[in-house]
Amino acid sequence: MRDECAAIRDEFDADLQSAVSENDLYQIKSKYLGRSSRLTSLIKSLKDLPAEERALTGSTANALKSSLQREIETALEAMRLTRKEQAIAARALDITLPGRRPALGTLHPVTRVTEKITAIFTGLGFSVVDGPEIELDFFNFEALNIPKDHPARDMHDTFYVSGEQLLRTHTSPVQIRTMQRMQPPLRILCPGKVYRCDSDISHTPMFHQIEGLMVDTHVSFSDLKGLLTILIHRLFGQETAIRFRPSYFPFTEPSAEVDIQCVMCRGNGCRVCSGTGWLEILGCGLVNPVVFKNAGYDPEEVTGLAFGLGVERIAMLTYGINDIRLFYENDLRFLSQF
Ligand code: 2NL
Repeated sequence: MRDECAAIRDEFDADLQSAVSENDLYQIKSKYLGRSSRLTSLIKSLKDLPAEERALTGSTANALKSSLQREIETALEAMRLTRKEQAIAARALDITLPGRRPALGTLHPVTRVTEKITAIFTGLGFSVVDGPEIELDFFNFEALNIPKDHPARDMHDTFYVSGEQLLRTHTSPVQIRTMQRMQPPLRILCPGKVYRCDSDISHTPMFHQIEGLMVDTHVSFSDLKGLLTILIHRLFGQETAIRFRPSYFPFTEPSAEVDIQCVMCRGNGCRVCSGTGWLEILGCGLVNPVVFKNAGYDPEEVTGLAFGLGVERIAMLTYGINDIRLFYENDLRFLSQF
């Protein structure tokens, strides 16, 4: 019987040696400790042995049984630990991997140009002012000396919300409102969205405008020329030639349009300037006394200069963009270039 115990022990050791999985260990457990195992039968048959032999063989067999149980549990525990470690290792964070760079946004070209122009004028003592995009006929047309029969008032040129309410067609109403609530002297810049019932290759129903207004006791056309020359030279470079061409607006008198030497061909004539060498970039003038009266200022006391420009147009010339619709398509291949 003691030889039988030694034989079980040897075989068990060999089996345990070759176990590679938890499943192997469960099979070994069943083979050596299960109900039909050799050791279990041996323990059962102890009662048939003579008393003196039974005691000795019994303690050997029981010691073997608890030893096998302990060894299997220890082996199982080791196997479970290994499995856990492997799982942890598989999920481990590799801190040497390069990080994922977040896609950074850029400023829209219309925003960039607006900020550039705003910075130039705030540096010259102007304040930025804004106002409603849904306006009253009075502020958008009447106060600005735009007559009732003017084509700009037509349904085909202006978006009407109701009889008296409309989407502003320029930012001039912001300046009328500012004159109503503030006393001169005044130096203000009014950037913002404006709306016109127009849509084709070079017009969108919404676009951006910046208007400027300066009112004081002796504002002259020279002040206007000086300010706009500074603006143009900072935007397009000191060497850019400028010309003031007589024009007409109901809200200014005299009025002028400002041309710059073509930024594409430097004045030689190209498709962008239609062969003239010049590009029209803004409109301006001295504030019409009628407008001062409508806004509550005394035209005998003050004079003023005003100008207006389209931001998209300046952005197109600055960055060489040939289609205004690119600004509103939100195509990242376009936007990420700025
Ligand atoms: C253009 C022309 C201009 C003004 C806007 C203005 C505003 C007031 C009084 C007088 Cl409150 N004038 N604004 C003056 C001249 C021209 O814009 O072609 N804009 C794109």
